Amino acid sequence: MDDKQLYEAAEATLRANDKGTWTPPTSITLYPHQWLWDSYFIAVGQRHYDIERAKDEVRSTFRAQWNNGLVPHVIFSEPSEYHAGPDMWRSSKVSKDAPRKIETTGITQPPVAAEATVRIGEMLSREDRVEWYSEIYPKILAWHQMLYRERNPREDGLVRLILSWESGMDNSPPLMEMLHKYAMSNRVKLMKASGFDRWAEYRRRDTVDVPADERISTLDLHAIYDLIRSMRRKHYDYKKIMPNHKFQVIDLAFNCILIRANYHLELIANELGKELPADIKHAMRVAPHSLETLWDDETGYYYSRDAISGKLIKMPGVATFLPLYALKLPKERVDILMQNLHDPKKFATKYPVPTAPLDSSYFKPHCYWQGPTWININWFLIDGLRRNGQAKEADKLKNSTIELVRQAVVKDGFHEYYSPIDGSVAGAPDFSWTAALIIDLLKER
Ligand code: 2M8
Repeated sequence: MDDKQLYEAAEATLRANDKGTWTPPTSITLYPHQWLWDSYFIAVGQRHYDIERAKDEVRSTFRAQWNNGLVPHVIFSEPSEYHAGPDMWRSSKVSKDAPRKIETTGITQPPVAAEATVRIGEMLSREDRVEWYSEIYPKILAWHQMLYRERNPREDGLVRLILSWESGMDNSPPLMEMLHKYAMSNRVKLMKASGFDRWAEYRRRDTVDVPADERISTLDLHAIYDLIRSMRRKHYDYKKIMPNHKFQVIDLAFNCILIRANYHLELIANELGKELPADIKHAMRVAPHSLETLWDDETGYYYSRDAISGKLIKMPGVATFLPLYALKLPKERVDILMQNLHDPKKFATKYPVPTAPLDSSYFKPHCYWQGPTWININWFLIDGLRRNGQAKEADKLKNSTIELVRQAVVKDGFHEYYSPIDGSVAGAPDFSWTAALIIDLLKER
């Protein structure tokens, strides 16, 4: 399959999944609603063949923005068997901030909106761009301000996540370490002791679509359900949640994406002739220094921080490279990251970049965020490598990413994730962001 055919197949996948103004992550029932960061990646692809449609995709994420600025991680649509659906969250009933007529989750996901908005803006005339930015700017601003107001008690520019799902890298090793350390409720412990989890396994809806060993474990999933219920009981009011919440992480990936998003927000504000408010300016000033506190010289990795104990979670993952996306790093730091990227015992696989290094106790080539290669992460890294003077490495990664998807596409279409070792597919088929970002990478050629 040549580039043109690959592009056409990707566009056809996105168009087939399209619901008019928003796009679900996949064609199958595994994810039947609108997911937040998925939509931003999707818009980045759509802009190449239908710019108005791409704008709608971004707009549609804000149709359910909460009064406090939160942009929810899922907007529920028609009734479905999705395992953590509106009955679990009950947003419109329990939260004073949630919209009344549309059901959503009560958490967010990585803020990729500013990136998608600017990528669309790049393709518009100056006049249209100003109109586009004027429409979206206040919504993104309210979201970022909410993150700093409610999730950054130390005012150091790094925000806390309150559920692993907020990171988007749901079962990545550091998040699972946190879950196991603090959030295994008595109910979950009892499930384990009595063997009831094996029965609960049969009732799982997601593992009908995708093999259980490619997904999160049943006990971990139930620990997440219990965290959701506890937040629901507190009406998703962060002041009530934060003092005793059993999951609080300074997530490396999320914060790198937020740091980058603020630069995009600044660019949008400049184009509109506006000044960023003081809280965002403060966060932009302090966050790069705070990010440095997530670096561990001894092991040569950036890590997430356990915000309950204050300690780094020394469980390496692909997020170690995301500071390249966030910032321009000092050369010595880039060199250490490149050594890790090139190390055949860690990240240098045939189809990089694995989400966990090969020498991690968690590594499994087909298990979700514990090893597989994901196209959205590579897409961030390609951009980050360029920003940090690694143009050749960026091209190399872009080419291997396109080849990874191409070698599987004829038989298997665009998949959710891939084995970094042999390129075999895993997770859901017809995966929207894989198709969208391949379009974007091909257009870059
Ligand atoms: C996965 O997450 C959802 C929960 O949000 C799930 O497993 O049910 C993650 O890969 C997440 O990053 C993604 O946005 C979502 C939909 O593609 O699926």
